[in-house]
Amino acid sequence: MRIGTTLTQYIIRKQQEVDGASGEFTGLLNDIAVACKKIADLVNKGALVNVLGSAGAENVQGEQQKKLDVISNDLMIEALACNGHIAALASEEMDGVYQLPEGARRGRYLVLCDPLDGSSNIDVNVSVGTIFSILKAPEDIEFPEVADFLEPGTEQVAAGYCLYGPSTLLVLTTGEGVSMFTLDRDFGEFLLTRSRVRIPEDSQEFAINCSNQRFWEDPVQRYIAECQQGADGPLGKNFNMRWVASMVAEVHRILTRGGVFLYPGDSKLKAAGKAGKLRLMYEANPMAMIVEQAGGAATTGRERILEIQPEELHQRVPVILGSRNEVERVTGYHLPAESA
Ligand code: AHM
Ligand code: MG
Repeated sequence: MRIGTTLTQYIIRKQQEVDGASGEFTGLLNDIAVACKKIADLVNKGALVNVLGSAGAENVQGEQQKKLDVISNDLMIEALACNGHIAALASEEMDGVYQLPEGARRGRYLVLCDPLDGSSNIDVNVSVGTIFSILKAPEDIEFPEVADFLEPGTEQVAAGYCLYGPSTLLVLTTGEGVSMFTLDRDFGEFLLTRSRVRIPEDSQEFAINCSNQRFWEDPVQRYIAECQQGADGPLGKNFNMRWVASMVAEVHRILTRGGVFLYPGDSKLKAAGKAGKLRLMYEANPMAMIVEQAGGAATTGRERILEIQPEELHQRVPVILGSRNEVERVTGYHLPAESA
């Protein structure tokens, strides 16, 4: 019987390949893993520990917060704030930058997170997840501000998510491929269960919220209509459809068996002053890094997500990601000549 490779061992080994590594990055990922284990425990216990339902408040973006949104955010803060691995933290649930407590040792990294993505699914016992993005903090700045976080996704040092599903899985990229770790609850450790994850380049599965169909732009209308025409249409193959309403679960399915996920901009979002529904810095960017590292593609339809220069912490963007050939097809439909 073998123990296998723990997440900690995996990160330490990766760090040994980096000259001058101090162990801080290993410590940071451990902190995130600790928070994820605690969130996993609460998600698992649910009504037994009275964590389901609404918090009775709205977050900065005007969305109803669930109790577990607030608790997960608090747990991320608790796990990260005082260990000397980060310089500051930003989250979907907080308006501005979370500054470390007075006297806390400062680290070299900035973390952005969605502590509990897909939280509309909590009360119906469907998968939810935590998404995180790690950036290098600017040197010589004691109290990083919003402007210090506004780096394009190409600058991410690492990105990952934890999926609270039938199993709890932590999926991680440090820019050298994607690895998956499964939480062994008896043992209390994330163990490496898959490495060098590759997304199939072709796919016959799409994910989109069709209730928004009447608001979509022409390129998205065209692509989804062609998927629905299946073998009788121009794509010449039948498609299946899924919509979990938890981006973490959708991305995980795509990493496992391919597919394309779309949360496009639309006229309804535009009328509300939003370019998309999903947030660039802690949803689209980390997922785009993971998907690209697994050989897939991630775009708004008009530009590569990882190259967007952020202007705001809670900026929203259209998201189209997954199997490379399908994403490129949709991107092609956005080109002026194609969509005319
Ligand atoms: P959240 O961060 O408030 O949970 O919202 C993000 C989620 C994504 O996980 C998911 O893809 C999308 O919202 C679902 O939106 P909709 O309810 O419009 O289908
Ligand atoms: Mg979210």
